[in-house]
Amino acid sequence: MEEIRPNFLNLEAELSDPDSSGVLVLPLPLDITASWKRGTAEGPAAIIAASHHIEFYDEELDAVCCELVGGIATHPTPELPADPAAAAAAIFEIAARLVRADRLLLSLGGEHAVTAPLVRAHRALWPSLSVVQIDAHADLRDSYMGSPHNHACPMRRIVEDGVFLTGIGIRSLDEPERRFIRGERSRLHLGHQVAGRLADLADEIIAGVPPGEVYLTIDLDGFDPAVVPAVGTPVPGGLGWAETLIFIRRLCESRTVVGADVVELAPRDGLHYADAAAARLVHKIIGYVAVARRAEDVGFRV
Ligand SMILES: [Mn+2]
Repeated sequence: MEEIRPNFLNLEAELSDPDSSGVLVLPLPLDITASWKRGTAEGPAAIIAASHHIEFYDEELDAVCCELVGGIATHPTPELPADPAAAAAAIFEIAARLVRADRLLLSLGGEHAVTAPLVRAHRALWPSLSVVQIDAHADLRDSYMGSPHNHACPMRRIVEDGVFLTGIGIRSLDEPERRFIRGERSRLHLGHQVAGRLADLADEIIAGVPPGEVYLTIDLDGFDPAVVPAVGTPVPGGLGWAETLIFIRRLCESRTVVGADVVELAPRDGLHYADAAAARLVHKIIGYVAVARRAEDVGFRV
């Protein structure tokens, strides 16, 4: 496989070998259905660039995460078709080749439409996985702007496939979305219910997540815009940084997180703080999964 330099964290070849690394970062610069500000095509590259300024040592975990997981490889950035349906099919095909039980596939958006095909690819290996979504928007529309593959729709596709969805921080949805989800087993924890209280509510929310494997999707607009100020569709009243990390760590300790994505960064000149937050979030997810899996003694190939 062709080597990408610089990769996530700008790791040397030994710690970024796609054949032996316990984590594979997949850049998916999809940006075709944005409803407001575009720019998520630049998201993956901005996250990777910002990752070069992160310390390998994680002070919270007292660990060097890239060593814990046996390396973090970065997949070459694929060319994605401009048609939403073709793009979804292409992402499914790419991910289906890359999903493996002994490594974590961590995808970088790109718009949130990437998540439906990613979840489908993971379900081939873990048919009963559930999805935990951190997001400002429910993304439960049946179709939007003429396409069922719009970034307003991925969670609808996932729930229709029979997947249990736990949405957190949701504070923008329409009445049909609300009606739809009320008729399903899935749970939405709305922004006004959890923002500022997520650390205290973490165990209660996780108790409602089905036992077993979890795919974690993080739309960066789930955070308060003060935390990640460069997203396509910002909504005030979002989640704080510390409480969200506490939640993700507990989730990784209580369930087996087998796949994840971080999406919807739309980098802006002068707001590189947002890129830094997104890169650090990716690094934190890797660290939490690594520590939790090592504790359970399942998982990475190291
Ligand atoms: Mn979203």
